[in-house]
Order: sequence, then C-alpha cells, then structure tokens
Amino acid sequence: MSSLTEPLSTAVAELEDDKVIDLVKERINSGIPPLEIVKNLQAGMTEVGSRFETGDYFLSELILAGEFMKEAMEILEPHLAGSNQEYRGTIVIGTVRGDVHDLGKNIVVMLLKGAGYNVVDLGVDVPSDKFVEAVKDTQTPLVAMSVLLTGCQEAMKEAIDALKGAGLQAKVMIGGNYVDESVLKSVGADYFGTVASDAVKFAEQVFAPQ
Ligand code: B12
Repeated sequence: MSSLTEPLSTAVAELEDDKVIDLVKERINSGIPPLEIVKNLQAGMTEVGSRFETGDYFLSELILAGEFMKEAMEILEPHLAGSNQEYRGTIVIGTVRGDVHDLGKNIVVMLLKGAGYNVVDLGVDVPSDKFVEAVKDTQTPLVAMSVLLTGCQEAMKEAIDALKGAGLQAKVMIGGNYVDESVLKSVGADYFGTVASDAVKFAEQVFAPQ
C-alpha cells in the first residue's frame, strides 16, 4: 500500500498507536536525535494524509493520527526544547486563518524556544489583525506562519499584506508540508521551510549580531 519501510513511519501510517509510542520512547532512550524521530513521524503522517486523499482513510483516522502524534510530541518535547536560557529575542508564530493544524507549528515553537528565543504563539486559525497586533506589541523582527491547507494560502497572503500595510518591517517565514519557492513568491514572504529546523536557521540569520 505504501513504499514506507522505516518501522516508526510504518507504525504511524498503519495507525498502530501503542507501537508508535513504544518506538518513540525506545529511540529516545537509545540516544537517537529527536529531530530524526520527528522526521520519521512526519513521513508516516504524510502517508496517513495520502491514504485520506485516496479514500482509504477517513476523518476519524486523521483525528486518531493527530491524537497519538500529540502524545508522541509530549515525549519528545523535553528533548527538543533543550535548556537554552540565553535570550535571543522574540518571535511571533501562528497557523493562519482557516487552518487548525498545529502539530508541526508546535514542533517549530519547541525548537525556537530550545534555541533561546521567546516565542509568542498565537495558536491556530489566526486572523491577519492578530498577527499585526502581536508584531506591534512585541516589536519582533520575525514572524512565523504555518499552513497545511492549500486553500489557506490566500489567508497567509492577506496576513502578510496586512503586516506590510501597517508599515511593519518584520521578516516573514512561512512553513508547512506543501510550501515551496512558488508559494513563497505568491504570498510575498521572505523565507520558507518544510521542516521545523529551517525556522531556527532563518531566525539565526535575522537575529545575527550586525
Ligand atoms: C493530522 C492531520 C489533521 C488533524 C490535525 C490535528 C492537529 N492538531 O494538527 C485534523 C484531524 C484536525 C485534520 C483536519 C483536517 N485536515 Co488534515 N491532515 C493531517 C495530516 C495527516 C498530518 C499533519 C501533521 O500533523 N503532520 C505531522 C507534522 C509533524 O508535520 P507538518 O504539519 O507538516 O509540520 C512539519 C513541517 O511542515 C514544518 N512546519 C510546519 N509549520 C511550519 C512553520 C514554519 C515557519 C516552518 C519553517 C516549518 C513549519 O515543520 C514541521 C516539523 O518538521 C495531514 C497530512 C500531511 N501530509 O501533512 C493532513 C492534511 C494536511 N489535512 C488535510 C485536510 C483536507 C483536512 C481537513 C479539511 C479534513 C476535513 N475534511 O475536515 C481538515 C481541515 C481542518 C482545518 N480547518 O484546518 C489535507 C490538506 C489538503 C490540502 N491540499 O489542503 C492533508 C494534506 C491530507 C491530505 N493529503 O489530503 N487534519
């Protein structure tokens, strides 16, 4: 049914919730880097999405996958978030209006916090004015937006236009499973990423000492 061979990714795709949790714990205990584990989880979730698309899985299966992913993330969180106390600045983040997917965004939040940033997380289904308000309040030089639904690309563009319209200079990084160079151009963002660690790379550029 799929070309997945990696056991954790396969367990995710097959919705074997107990096995997923056991494998995540086992891998953490044996010292496998947490981002490697995230990569395998993400590959499994992509397969869940494909099966949903082809009608082999239904919404109930998407919901189930979302739930055991949350449990897996709770196990990974202390390992991803690290203990970097150095304050490097504030970053605002949210999933754009109309989209409630947040598992990926939450991983981005954990990594940014782990890298020493103060993260203002606006949550999901965030309208443009909330992004504008948070950027004004924090005076952040960097906003991160997450999107998983292709239909929400327009909402992302609206949020970016609203920031520009308000005269704010903050750079915008966008990310999610389908974003690429063409999405970046069409919404007018400054940077795009398809994995959570991309967010840290770009933050380092924005916050680099001049
Ligand atoms: C789990 C899931 C759900 C769960 C979400 C639970 C939650 N709390 O997030 C629930 C059940 C709620 C859900 C609902 C829906 N979903 Co859904 N869902 C998924 C699924 C299977 C996995 C998403 C996920 O969590 N992946 C795991 C995480 C770790 O990966 P990630 O999100 O991609 O994040 C990583 C990167 O993208 C990146 N990243 C993410 N954000 C950012 C931000 C920045 C700045 C950076 C740098 C990086 C970055 O870093 C993360 C870690 O590396 C995807 C399939 C897929 N291919 O992604 C479909 C998918 C996204 N869903 C889809 C659909 C259609 C829906 C529904 C419309 C279904 C329905 N009929 O109701 C609703 C929409 C609800 C809404 N309004 O948002 C489609 C979207 C298709 C499209 N073209 O738009 C997908 C692609 C499935 C498919 N192939 O058809 N879904």
